[in-house]
Amino acid sequence: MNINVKDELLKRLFEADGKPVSGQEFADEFGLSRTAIWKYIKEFEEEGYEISSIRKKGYVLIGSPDRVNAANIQKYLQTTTYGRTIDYYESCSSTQIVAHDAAQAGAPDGTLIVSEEQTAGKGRLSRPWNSTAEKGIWMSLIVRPSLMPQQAPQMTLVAAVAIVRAIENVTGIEASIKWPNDILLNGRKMTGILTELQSEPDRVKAIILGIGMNVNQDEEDFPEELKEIATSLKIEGGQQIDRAKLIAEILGFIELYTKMYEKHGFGPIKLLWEGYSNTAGKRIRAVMLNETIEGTAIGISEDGLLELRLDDGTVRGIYSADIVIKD
Ligand code: BTX
Repeated sequence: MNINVKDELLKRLFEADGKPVSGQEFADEFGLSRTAIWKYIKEFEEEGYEISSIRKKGYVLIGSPDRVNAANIQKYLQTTTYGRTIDYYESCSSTQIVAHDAAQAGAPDGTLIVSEEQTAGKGRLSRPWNSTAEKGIWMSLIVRPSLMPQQAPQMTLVAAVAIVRAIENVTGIEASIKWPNDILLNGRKMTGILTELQSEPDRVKAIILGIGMNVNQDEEDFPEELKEIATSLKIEGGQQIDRAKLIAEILGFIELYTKMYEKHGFGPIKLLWEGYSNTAGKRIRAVMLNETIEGTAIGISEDGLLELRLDDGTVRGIYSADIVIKD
């Protein structure tokens, strides 16, 4: 109960958009004392919000900290469902793990788990994902689209297209997609996507879209082993980015494209994806769990597989692999 009132107060301060929010009226509405409200205001200030108190009028929000909390994201949000429920952490092991538990417990469609830092962020095959505090976007979105389980892997491509569009809108930077789950800038990895499924035999229960995006890191923020292969929006664009705004934009495009996918199938997403992909037409090596093959990438199929023409002329569809682009 307490935590909800505090969130509600912050929401009202944001919505007032520079006008005072009466502490007395808010206290009356929620059956609290004015001192309780004052305590919340002090807590907000400790969290980095700038609030001024105007006698007889109330509290005015002047500045908010660089945090990806619900209030900061929702002030930019234009979705109907995605991101309307947000579970925010200063630090957690992995938003993916938290999201799986939340989805099992019945979290509604579009619930977002987001954290300033992850202590055990993970990629595919449980590889570690570096998640520096307050510099990146580390989040997992729980979606419950009406799709068959076999349509779920394509959600990685849906998310990839949405992310590239959002980055372009917020920063003007044009990123490219490397099949299946990387977003690159100047050949270096800027974002990784991890799509996981909770399913019944003939129905998707939930898809957990894990997104890890390097946003405001400088080069020295990356550990030695990532310096050559990773980059951030700030390194490439030279500017600090408002992560909350970028998250809101990403959620908007994921909602739009997920609806498109549910309604019209994969065709329209495939077209968008091909426009942003750096994989098609390239000579590549595909490293899979039990084999490695080389060939020329033709494109993606209607069901999201990467199609590769091998040197003997045969065409292979690949579900999942690590791709090395050779030219
Ligand atoms: P992936 O398996 O394709 O990539 C993992 C590889 O990427 C690592 O082995 C390492 O070489 C490299 N790497 C690790 N951290 C970074 C980084 N910050 N930037 C660039 N390269 C890196 C990609 O898996 C999917 C990653 C999803 C991460 C999100 S974060 C929110 C959610 N929670 C969680 O635990 N995972 C997802």
